[in-house]
Amino acid sequence: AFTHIHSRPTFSTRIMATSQDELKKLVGYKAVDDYVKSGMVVGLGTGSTAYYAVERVGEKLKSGELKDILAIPTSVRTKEQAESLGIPLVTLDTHSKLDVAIDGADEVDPELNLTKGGGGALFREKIVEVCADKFIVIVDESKLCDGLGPGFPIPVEIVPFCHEHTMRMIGNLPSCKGKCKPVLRLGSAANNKVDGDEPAVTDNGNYIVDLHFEEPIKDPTTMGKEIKNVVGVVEHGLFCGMSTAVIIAGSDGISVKE
Ligand code: ABF
Repeated sequence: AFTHIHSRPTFSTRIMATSQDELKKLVGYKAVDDYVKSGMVVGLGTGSTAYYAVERVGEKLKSGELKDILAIPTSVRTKEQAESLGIPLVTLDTHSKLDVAIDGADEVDPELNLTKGGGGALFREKIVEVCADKFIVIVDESKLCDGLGPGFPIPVEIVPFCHEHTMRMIGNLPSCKGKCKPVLRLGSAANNKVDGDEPAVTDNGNYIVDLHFEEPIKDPTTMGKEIKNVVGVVEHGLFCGMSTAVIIAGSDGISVKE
C-alpha cells in the first residue's frame, strides 16, 4: 500500500486549488518565483507540470521581472514552447553549467529519488539536469510513493539496433531478473500507454523499454548502475541523489521537501 506524504513538509501554505492542472500550475510558477533570478542559465523540463514553469519564465521575461535568462530545453516539445514565448535558448555545448533546472517527475520516493521518462524525454532531461547547481522537482502529491517501481514502470532508452537482445540483457540483470517485465514502448514516446503498433521513437531516434515491477525496488541507485552498464542502453529514468528540492502541490497546500 502506498501512502502519499512521508515526512513533515519544510514549508506549507493553504491553497484553494480544484483541479490537478491548477496544482501543476501552482508548483510550476512557485519553482520559477523561488529559484529563478535574472542572469541565470536555466534548464527547462518537459511534461505537463514543467510546461507551467516554462510559461512562467516566458511571462516574467516579457514583463521585465526577469532579465538576461539563458535557457536549455530538455526536449523538442519544450524547445518549441520556449521559442514561442521568446525565451533565449542555448545548449550544453556552450553552457555546461546551469544555475538551476526545473522539471516534473513520474514518481518521487521518500529519499527524493525519482522515476522520470514517462514523457519519453529522460535522456535530455538527465544530461541537462545533472549539470545544474540546483535541480528543482515539481509534482502534485499523486506522484509521491513509498518505493519506486510498482506505481510507475521504469523507462530505459535503448538504441534500436538489436533492441530485443538489449531488453533481454536488462531483464537478466540481478536487480531485474524475476522482478520485472521489460515492455517495449509502442506508439508515441511521450506517452507510456501503448497507443500504437510501432516502437515509440525518442527525440534522439532511440526506443524506450518500460520495466514493470510488482514490488518496490530495494536499491534504485545500484539498479541504475547495472542498467547503465548494459551495452545498448543510452540512459535510464532513475534519477537518484539528484534532487535539490521537491515542490509538492496537494489539495491542502504546497510543501517543499529538501
Ligand atoms: C517529465 O515529464 C518526466 O520525466 C516525466 O516523465 C514527466 C512528468 O510529466 P507530467 O508533469 O506531465 O506528469 O518531467
